[in-house]
Amino acid sequence: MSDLQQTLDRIAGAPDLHSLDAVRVEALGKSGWVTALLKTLGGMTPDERQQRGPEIQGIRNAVSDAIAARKEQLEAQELDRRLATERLDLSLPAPTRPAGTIHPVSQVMDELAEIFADLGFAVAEGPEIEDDWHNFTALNMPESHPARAMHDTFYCEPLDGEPARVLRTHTSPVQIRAMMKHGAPLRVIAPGRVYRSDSDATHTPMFHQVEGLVIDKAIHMGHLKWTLETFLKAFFERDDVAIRMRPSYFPFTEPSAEVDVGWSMEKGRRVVGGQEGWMEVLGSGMVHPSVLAAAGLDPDEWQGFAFGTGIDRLAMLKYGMNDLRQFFDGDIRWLKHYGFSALAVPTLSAGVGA
Ligand code: 2NM
Repeated sequence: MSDLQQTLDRIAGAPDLHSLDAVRVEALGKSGWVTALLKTLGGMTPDERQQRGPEIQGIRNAVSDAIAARKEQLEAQELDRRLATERLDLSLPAPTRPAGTIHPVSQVMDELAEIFADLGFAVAEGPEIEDDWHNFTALNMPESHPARAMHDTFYCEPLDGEPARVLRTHTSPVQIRAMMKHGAPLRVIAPGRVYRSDSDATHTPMFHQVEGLVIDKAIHMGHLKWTLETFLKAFFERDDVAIRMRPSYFPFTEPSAEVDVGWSMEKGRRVVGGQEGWMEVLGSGMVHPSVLAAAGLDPDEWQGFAFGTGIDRLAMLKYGMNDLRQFFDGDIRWLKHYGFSALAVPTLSAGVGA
C-alpha cells in the first residue's frame, strides 16, 4: 500500500481529533513524510520538477483535504454527542450574587413622594447649580439682604461676562421655577440635594431637603397645619403624632412658623409620638406676596403655604441613626445595617388616611 493510501486510511479511521492531529503531524509536520517529499522539489532540475511537481502537490492537497473533511465530521459527531447527553437542570438554584441596598436617603425620598402623592402633590425638580435670582432674589432676598449671609453659599467660578452661579442653598428655587412654569393652582414637593459651606457633627456641606408648596385661592394656615400633621403621621407611621407651631421668621413667608413634633422615650430611645417633649422638625409659612409676584402670580388672586425640612434629619429620626456624616461616607457596613432591600417595593405600611 502506498504511503498516501495508508495515510488517507488512517485519517478516515481517526477516532477523535487528537489522533487525527497525530496523523497530520506525521504527514504534514516539520519532519512529516509529505513535507520531506515537498523538500525534494528544491533539489530537482526544472524538467524533473515540472514532471514530479504536480504529483507531489497533489499528494499534499489530498492529505490536507482529507484531514479537513475528517475534522468536520468529528466535530459534528462531538456536537451530536453533547446535544444528546448534556442537560440543563432548570430547577437548580441560581448562584447567589451580592445585592445592593437602597440608601436611607433614597428610601425616605420615596416615602415622601408616596405620602404627598396621596395628597395630590407632584414632585418638582430643578438645577443644583442655580442663578442668584432663583436662589435668592425671587425669594424676597434682594442683594443686600442679611439672610443671604446666613446661607454660607458656595459660589461657582463665573463664566466670562456672566454673573456667578451658586450651588443652591435650598430647594425653594425649584418652587419658583414650578410656579413660573405651571402657574396656579399648584401642589408640588421639591426634594433634592442642597449645599452650604458648613461641616461638623450635625452639618455636612451637601445635605437633602424637601420643600412643599400649595398655591390656590383662599389657602390658609389651617390647611398648612392639617397637611403637616397628616404628613408626619403617615411618615412616622403613628397616630399619636402631635405638632406645635411657633411664630418665626423666613424672608419668603409671612407669617412664618416653626413646627415642633412631640416625642417620648421608648426602650431608652427618643421617638416621635407622644408629648414628653418637643423638637423642631420643619419651617413653614404663608408664601410672601413678593415671592408670588416674582414668580408671575397675582398676590391679590392667589395665596398659598410652603414648608421645608431636612430629609437626612427625617431619616435619622425615623430609623434611629445618630451620625449625619455616616450618610455620605459610603461605608458598605453602615449601608448593610441601615440600607433597605431593593426588592421590597412597598415602603410604607399604610398610606395617608389608612
Ligand atoms: C422653608 C420654610 C418656609 C419655602 C418657601 C418656598 C417658596 F418658594 F414657595 F417661596 N418654598 N419653600 C419655605 C418656607 C421653606 O424651609 C425651612
